[in-house]
Amino acid sequence: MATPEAAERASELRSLLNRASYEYYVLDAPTLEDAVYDQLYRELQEIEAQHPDLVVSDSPTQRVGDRPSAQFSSVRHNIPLYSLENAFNTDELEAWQARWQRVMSVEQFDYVGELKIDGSALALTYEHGVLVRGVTRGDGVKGEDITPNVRTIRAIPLRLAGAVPPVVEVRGEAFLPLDVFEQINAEREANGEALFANPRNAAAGTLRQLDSRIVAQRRLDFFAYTLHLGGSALRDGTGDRPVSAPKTQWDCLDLLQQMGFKVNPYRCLCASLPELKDFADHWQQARMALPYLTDGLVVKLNSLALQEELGFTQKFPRWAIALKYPAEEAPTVVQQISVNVGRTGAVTPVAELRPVQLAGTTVARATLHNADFVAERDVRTGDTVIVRKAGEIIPEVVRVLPELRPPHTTLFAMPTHCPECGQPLVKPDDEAVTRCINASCPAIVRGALVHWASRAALDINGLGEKWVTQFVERGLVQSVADLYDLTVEQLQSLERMGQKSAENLVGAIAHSTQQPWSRVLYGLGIRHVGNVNAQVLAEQFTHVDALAAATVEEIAAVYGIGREIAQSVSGWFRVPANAALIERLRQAGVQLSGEPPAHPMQSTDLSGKTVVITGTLPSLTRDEAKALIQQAGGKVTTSISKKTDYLLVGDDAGSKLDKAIALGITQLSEAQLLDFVSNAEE
Ligand code: 1X8
Repeated sequence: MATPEAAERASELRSLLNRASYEYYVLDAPTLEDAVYDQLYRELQEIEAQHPDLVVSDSPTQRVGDRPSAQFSSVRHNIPLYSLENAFNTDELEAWQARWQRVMSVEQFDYVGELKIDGSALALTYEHGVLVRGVTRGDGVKGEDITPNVRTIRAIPLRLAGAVPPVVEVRGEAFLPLDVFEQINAEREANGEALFANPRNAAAGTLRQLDSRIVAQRRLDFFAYTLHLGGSALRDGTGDRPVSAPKTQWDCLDLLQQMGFKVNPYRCLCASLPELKDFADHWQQARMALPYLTDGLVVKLNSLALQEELGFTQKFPRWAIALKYPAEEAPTVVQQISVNVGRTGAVTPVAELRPVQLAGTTVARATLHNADFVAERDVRTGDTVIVRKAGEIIPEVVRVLPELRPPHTTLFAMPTHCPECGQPLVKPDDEAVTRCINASCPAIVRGALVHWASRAALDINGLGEKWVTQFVERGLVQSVADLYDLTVEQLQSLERMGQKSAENLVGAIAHSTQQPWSRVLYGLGIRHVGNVNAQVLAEQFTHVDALAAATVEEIAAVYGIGREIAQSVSGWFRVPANAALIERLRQAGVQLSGEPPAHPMQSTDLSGKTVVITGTLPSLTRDEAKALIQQAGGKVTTSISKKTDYLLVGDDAGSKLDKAIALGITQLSEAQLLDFVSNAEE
């Protein structure tokens, strides 16, 4: 038998360690150093080893996982754990509202909107505050008892805090954070094991692992979202004072939090569907920055009395519905694979698709990147493919569904000659990109002109793809210098160009000669010279002749300019056709020298904006990001307020992200920042 001292010390250690674990895993605010935790944990382990009668099920030592079970036993849910009916748009949400209102007419009600976590549902039973059972959803009526696995999830308390009822069932969603998911798949790949398709499958697969020691390593997480008291009144820790039961879903969430559960912080209490729609619209974008996947919103009637009155249909609760986000991935058919020649001559295969609705837009083309990408996935004309659109990114082909491939398809082959100019294409062995290297290729000329006229370059109003294509087709323009020789009469001969538009365009082209040298340098479209590098170079070489005469070493000596960039710049000026272009631009009166203005990139949207940085950025250091923001005219501050315009978000973003979301501040990824400040070459 254990001594009273040992029993007391064990109890003390248990509450200390459980508290530390709660602060770490639920509050995300650690208070105990790892080394201290480990030492206390070992002390408890030793006491328990000496006095096995002191081992209790809510001891933190009981989270590590047990020997494999032969199989899980099947358990019937007291209250069915149904899935939710889906709504895919606001009309369907309104139809749902109309339906429940036909069953029951009430004047006064409100809704709770919560994020729908893309994981695996669990029902947890606590008796006298201690976790006794964890069961999967299963078919909604019966699930599997996976208690040893559930115990390994640190965000699930083994003992409830505060007022506890004799029995309570807590429901919520177990999920794998995205970084853990990626880590697991990386390990599986290294071990030659099959990869999990997505975090949801990985979470479900992990929960059904017979060996809970493996589950313990997988770092599952959990958000609680409902509780059922089964009629039992709440009591405080001493068991004396009954606490009143919650009357609303909103209060349930608060109560769950008080009990020590992790509850998703993003929720709204709304009196009407339009309010809910605002919340949904916000999260459809904002969810991209969350460290876990969500696939919609869960909308519930807030009043538990109304919930009870409405009850269930055969399959679903009547008082809740899932508002699903539009699919980010969809199947469609590749009608043709065409190739596109960009302004750098890069030849990109493009899948021409049967148009499909994706994340609210119609997608008819998707990039296939390069020949290696097509070969790896073996994409062919006629194939059914899955296309994906993630955030702002161009749609891409995720994979082919080989079982739907029609007979007699042929392997895609990259053309050997440029589809635009007919000249042979070039592919260096060490590069994935195939290029056309004919400087007078119409595709390259068009691309160069569109780039020259773009906002961050010479900013020629009204000169876009449409006119550029006609100029090149008619042979009016072969290089950007030719733009400055165009006359109103020439332009008027073009289709749908009136006298006024012709005059305006000629005026805009003439006006562009006033743009500063840094923009001209960017407009030349030299590889690796995006508008940040152009800015830096124009500052150091305030005259084109100085830059043209500089050696690779001299250019590379400029802070922020690497050797590859320097070689590209130096090489460009050594091409006779480029030197001739500079001469013609000089004659046309284009600015080829001058000190750069203070805030050179007024055309980017960061001028005068305040940006806060949080988390680890994929490639930039904090200082680099700060420098870029400042070069683009923005200001970097350290704390979020209503005055903040943007939050630049990296990995492991902390409370700043929560605060930014709460204040509705626009989030920016590193990629978006780079888009803002530079259109650097591929
Ligand atoms: C499923 C989910 C619910 C919630 C969040 N994520 C889910 N996957 C929630 O209520 N916050 S409710 C639910 C269900 O009832 N099937």
